[in-house]
Amino acid sequence: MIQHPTSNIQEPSPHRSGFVALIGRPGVGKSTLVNRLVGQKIAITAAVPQITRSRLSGILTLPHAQIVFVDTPGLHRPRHRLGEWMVEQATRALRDADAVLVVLDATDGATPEDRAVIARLGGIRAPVIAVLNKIDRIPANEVATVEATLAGLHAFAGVVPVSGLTGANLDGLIQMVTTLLPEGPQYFPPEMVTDQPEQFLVRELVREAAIKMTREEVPYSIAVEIEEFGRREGKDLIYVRAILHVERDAHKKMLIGKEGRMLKAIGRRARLDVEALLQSRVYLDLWVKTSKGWREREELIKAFYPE
Ligand SMILES: Nc1nc2c(ncn2[C@@H]2O[C@H](COP(=O)(O)OP(=O)(O)OP(=O)(O)O)[C@@H](O)[C@H]2O)c(=O)[nH]1
Ligand SMILES: [Mg+2]
Repeated sequence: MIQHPTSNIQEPSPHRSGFVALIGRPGVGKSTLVNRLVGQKIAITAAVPQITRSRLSGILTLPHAQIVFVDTPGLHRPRHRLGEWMVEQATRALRDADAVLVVLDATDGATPEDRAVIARLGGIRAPVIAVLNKIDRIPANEVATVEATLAGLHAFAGVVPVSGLTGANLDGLIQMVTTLLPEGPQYFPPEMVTDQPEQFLVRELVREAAIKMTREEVPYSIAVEIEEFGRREGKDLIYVRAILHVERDAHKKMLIGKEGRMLKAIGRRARLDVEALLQSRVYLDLWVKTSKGWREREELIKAFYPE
């Protein structure tokens, strides 16, 4: 029997896993990043800020690591109960994380709101990476300037410039995150990309379509509830009846539109996304209802966003 000298034996690298919270002010591109990192659309995104309302996970399984990215609502100064609830969601994800990504928009540099986010990292023991997003929008020398400013603001484990839109340097980010995670098992089966229930994703896709077709206050006024969700006997068809709740009658009128045209257009747009998600034909039956001031009402927030 041949004896190998111990110095030549290669230790297999340990399997690593953990929860990685993405936090940052609204609109910096957290949800876009999560979708791109896991290679599938899980989180809805929009050109207007404060769109993500609850925590949601995007799971990336690699040969030697499993990273559970946790998207969160943007940290902001809340103006209603829903806003407070959203900030609580982000704060909880931050507290439970094995590593944290603080996301910033490189085009804006480090704004006072970003600095307020960084100030919350004081008591966090998990390593924190500053992620400078949207670098596709500015020249490299400007990116370098913001990087230098950031490095002075906190003891970051690293500052990584990326683009969630083009995917630039996401490999580098994944590599850095992996080295920071503790040794641990595969928590989820490798084919799983999110632990959100299917119906949550459907609700969000309907909300995204409605957000993209409306303006001003209306996008923020919408919450989607599913009343019925079922396969029609003997047919390759899933029937979904959803209610779009809005805060005011005026919003309801806008969402329905003249002769129901707006709601029809929202339905057409959402149906394509929902069919792609469910891999089936879908009949989307949309209704609009005024739930007066629901963003201030605890019981309705809980009903629309059950935990
Ligand atoms: N040019 C460019 N745009 C980006 C990039 N990442 C995100 N965006 C855009 O920025 C806007 C906001 O993106 P989201 O991913 O919704 O931002 P968020 O941080 O999740 O926002 P909240 O959920 O509201 O906190 C969208 O219009 C995105 O398309 C990027 O890398 N480059
Ligand atoms: Mg988001």
